[in-house]
Amino acid sequence: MQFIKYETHDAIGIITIDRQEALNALNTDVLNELDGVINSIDLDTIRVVILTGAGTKSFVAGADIAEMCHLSHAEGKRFSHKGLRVFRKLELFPAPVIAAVNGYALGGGCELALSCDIRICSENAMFGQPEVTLGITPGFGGTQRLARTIGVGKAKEMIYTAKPIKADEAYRLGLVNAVYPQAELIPEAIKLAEKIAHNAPIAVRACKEAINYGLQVDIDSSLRIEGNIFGSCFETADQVAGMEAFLAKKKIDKFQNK
Ligand code: DAK
Repeated sequence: MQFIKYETHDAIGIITIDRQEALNALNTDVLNELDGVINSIDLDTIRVVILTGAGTKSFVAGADIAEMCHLSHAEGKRFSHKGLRVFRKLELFPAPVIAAVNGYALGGGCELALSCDIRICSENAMFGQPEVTLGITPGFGGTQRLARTIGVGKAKEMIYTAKPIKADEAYRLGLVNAVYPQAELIPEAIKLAEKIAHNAPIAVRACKEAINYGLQVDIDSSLRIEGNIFGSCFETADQVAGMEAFLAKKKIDKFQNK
């Protein structure tokens, strides 16, 4: 792969978008490679994924404007659908995905971070949806996921004004869970990932599914979803081991993911 690096640290997979000459902007090749790497992650061993950008300046500075500039209606639709499909795949990826936002997260970059389960960022991070300055709307889910994450009023302000916000405001709005000095961002992302990876993977994945699907439906349907997903954890080896360990006043060293 030319623009995506993938490495693993025990049960943690780290995806780095590395196209620094264009501040890691997303062109078709980057999206194809991102799609490929997500497909290739081994869910038997990987329990949490971290997604970040290469360098210290930019997470992803959006979709590639040079590539988009001369798209026809039909090509624009195809490009948008490709991005939407890859981002949705990330959102529905069975294991949790942490966005470690290391700089600019503009347009498609902000939308990419929004497709992840949890966002943390460096102090120099900037989030924004500048699409209306380019004569387009957010096209990779921004109108939907930003409003669902920070509320309709603030999302509309960010999208209509195109004004980026800094890390401290992103934290205040709940767009990111924490802000760290640049050098500490990846170590902190790994620490957070390790904490999650220590817990029973089937249960963690079930929580992700329940939250993702439950939020899209009415409260009664969502509680039925929770009940069914809760039930599905029983008779797993990890449920039995986790409860037996509690009763025996022992700690589980490593859940089996079974
Ligand atoms: N695309 C392509 N190249 C980009 C880029 C981008 N989004 N962002 C930066 N670059 C390139 C610059 O052109 C420059 O290249 P060279 O001139 O060196 O060849 C290089 O990266 C360094 O950028 P700057 O020289 O501009 O660096 P600065 O530090 O001065 O400024 C900046 C950094 C992030 C503030 C600035 O680069 C900037 O404003 N970039 C554009 C940010 C932006 O507007 N992003 C949103 C893109 S729109 C859809 C599907 C998806 C989307 C929309 C519709 N459908 C098809 C329906 C999503 C749209 C977007 O994401």
